Amino acid sequence: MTGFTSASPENHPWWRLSDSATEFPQHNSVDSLPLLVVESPLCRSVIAPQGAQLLTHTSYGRTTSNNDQLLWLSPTALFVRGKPLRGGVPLCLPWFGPHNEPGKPQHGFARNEDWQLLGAQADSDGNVVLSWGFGQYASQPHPEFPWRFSARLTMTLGTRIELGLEIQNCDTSPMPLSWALHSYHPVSDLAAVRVRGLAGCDYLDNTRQLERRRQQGDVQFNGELDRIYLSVPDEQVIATEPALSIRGSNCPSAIVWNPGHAKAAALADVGAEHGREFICLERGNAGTNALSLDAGASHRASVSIGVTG
Ligand code: TA6
Repeated sequence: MTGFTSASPENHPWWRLSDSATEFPQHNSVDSLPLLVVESPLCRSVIAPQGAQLLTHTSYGRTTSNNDQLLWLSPTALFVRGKPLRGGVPLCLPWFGPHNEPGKPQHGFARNEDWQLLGAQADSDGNVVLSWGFGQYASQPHPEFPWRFSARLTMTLGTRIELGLEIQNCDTSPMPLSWALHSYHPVSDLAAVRVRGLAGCDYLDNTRQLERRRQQGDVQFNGELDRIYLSVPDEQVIATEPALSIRGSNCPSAIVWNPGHAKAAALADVGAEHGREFICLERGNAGTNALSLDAGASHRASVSIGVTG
């Protein structure tokens, strides 16, 4: 099956193969993409091999309340082979945002192509650990990016989501690299949401031609907001119900995005009625935190997402 290794993952009581037509029939999509569904005592997650994209994650971790959705998948997301999927955790790689050469895809190409499932196992804490590889350009570069590189994404799925990313420059000259784990999170009331952990940080404002500004206090949402925060502390909290903590290691940028009413309405896979249901709080290396990766060198980073407390 496309996106999995020669064999599909070995059968296990906690994971199984499925497809988007079965799991998301209401989305009425063009293609039915293969999916992996994890159902363990700690969580339920759905992952697309296209982009190694975690789409949904329900945590059963809190005893005090119902199940917690850590991610937002747009109710109008479209499953189309080779096209970005709106929601969950798309991976922007090997560049974040628009490329300075016209015609190249926004946020790179790794989110639009199949990754290979390299391994699936349960660890001793009851987490499901999935390892995904993006190795097809390690020996022959992609037509849009003249450096040979490979990537591996490890997902540890339990009450929290732990994502570990390793990117290797397999080429002979320094490779420009920007990336983000572009995670979408549900919010109960956009007007009341605050993002903590960014006060005092400089940001590039993408609604003002990337003008550099400094954050005062918590981030609030009063219309379109699209910012690359630079050199941020390890942890941010999305103060909503339930509050989410996002901790990053070796990913100094935090990108915060909500399209606002007009842009949400213009996005076919969001729509005016769903634009207030989410914010993105992404961690990575973007803007002036972009990297140059030496020949043969690797960059490792991780992001952990969970309910606070
Ligand atoms: O991360 C914020 C951002 O770069 C915004 O500028 C906005 O365009 C968003 O990503 C979504 O991009 P996409 O290509 O997935 O529609």
